Amino acid sequence: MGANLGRLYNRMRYSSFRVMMIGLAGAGKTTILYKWKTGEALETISTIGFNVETIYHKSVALTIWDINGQGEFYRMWHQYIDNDAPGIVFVIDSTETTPESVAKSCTALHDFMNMESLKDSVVLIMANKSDLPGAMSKDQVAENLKLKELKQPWRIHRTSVATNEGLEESLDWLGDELCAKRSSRYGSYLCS
Ligand code: G3D
Ligand code: MG
Repeated sequence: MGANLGRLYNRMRYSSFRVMMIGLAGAGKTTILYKWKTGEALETISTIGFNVETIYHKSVALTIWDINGQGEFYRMWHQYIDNDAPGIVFVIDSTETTPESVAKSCTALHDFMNMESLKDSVVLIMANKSDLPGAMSKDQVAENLKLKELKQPWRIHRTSVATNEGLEESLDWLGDELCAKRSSRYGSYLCS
C-alpha cells in the first residue's frame, strides 16, 4: 500500500521519459550512469547486455538504459528501442582521436539516428573524459561526429566524471528538451 502510494506520488511529481544511452565500449557510459545515480565515480566492469536506472532530476524521471557497445554489439542497439526512446544519449571518449575510432563512432551514431523510429527523438552528445590530456574540444567532436547532419535536435557537452564538468548541464538540457517536445505535442501542463 505504502509502496503503491509512493509510486503514485512519483508519477504525479515527475514527468517520466525513457532514454537510451549508447556509445562505443569504454566511452564512460556506465560510469556516468552511476555517477548520476549515486553521486560517486564507481569502478565499473564491462557491461554485458545493459544496465538500467531511473535518475530523478528536477521535474523529470529519466529511465536510462545503458547499452553495451562492445565489439560489433552496437549493431544491436536498435533492438532495445521498442518504439519508445524519446531521448538518446551518445557518449564518446574524447581522447580516442584516431581516424578509425572517430569514423566508427560517427558511423555508429548516424546509422542509429537514421532509424525511422527515432525521427522524433532528441540527442545529447557527451564528449566524455574531458579531464584527460589530449581530449578533443567540443567543436572537434562536433565536427568529427558530423553533428550538423543530424536531423533531430541535439546538444553537445564536454563531460568528465572526474571533474563533474557538464554532467548537471547534460541532464538539464535533456530534461528540458524532452519536456518541451512532449508539451508541444500534448499540451504544456505535462511538465513544470
Ligand atoms: P562504458 O560503459 O562506456 O563501456 P565505462 O565505459 O563506464 O566502463 O568506463 C570505461 C573506463 O573509463 C573506466 O576506467 C572509467 O573509470 C573511465 N572513465 C569514465 N568516464 C571517465 C572520465 O570522465 N574521465 C576519466 N579520466 N575516466 C573516465 P577503467 O580504468 O575501469 O577501464
Ligand atoms: Mg558499460
